[in-house]
Amino acid sequence: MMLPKRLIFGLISLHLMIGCTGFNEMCKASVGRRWACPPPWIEWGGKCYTSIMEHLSWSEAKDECTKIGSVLVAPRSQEETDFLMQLLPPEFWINCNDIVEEGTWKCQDGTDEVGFRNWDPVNSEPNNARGNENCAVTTSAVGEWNDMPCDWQRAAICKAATSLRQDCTF
Ligand SMILES: [Ca+2]
Ligand SMILES: [Ca+2]
Repeated sequence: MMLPKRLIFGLISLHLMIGCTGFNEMCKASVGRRWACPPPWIEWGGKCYTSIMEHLSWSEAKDECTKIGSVLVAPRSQEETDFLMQLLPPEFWINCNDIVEEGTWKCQDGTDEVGFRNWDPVNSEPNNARGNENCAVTTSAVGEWNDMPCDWQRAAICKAATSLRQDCTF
């Protein structure tokens, strides 16, 4: 049986329309859950994460995260660290520093103070080598930390709220 071309186009359009409507309904139903992070962000623990592969100084890395609506990551647990190491092993900046007072480390997840510490014990970190190490970087496959000069250049991971997600276009 030969169907008129116009009818075939009509049927295809109708099919696409139904398909799209179905997708949007699914999308609306999953707001804040399944698709909470737009690509290339990856969701973990209700937050969105992305890597900055370009090697930057610690403050540049912080600024880059801010520019894209996020913060430089400061891991709160070994579980979060394990996740981060899958994204970007083994060395990346974290938001911990002792810039204000030598030896008093401040770690911040956005505006929250973070109590978790994960210094590399084997190399006695933080060791403030040459009196000039005030920013923290992950240093091993298990994500232990080392203090390094803040102007050295490393990769970074940014962390954002899942509310970054605003519509159903991804
Ligand atoms: Ca220091
Ligand atoms: Ca060090």
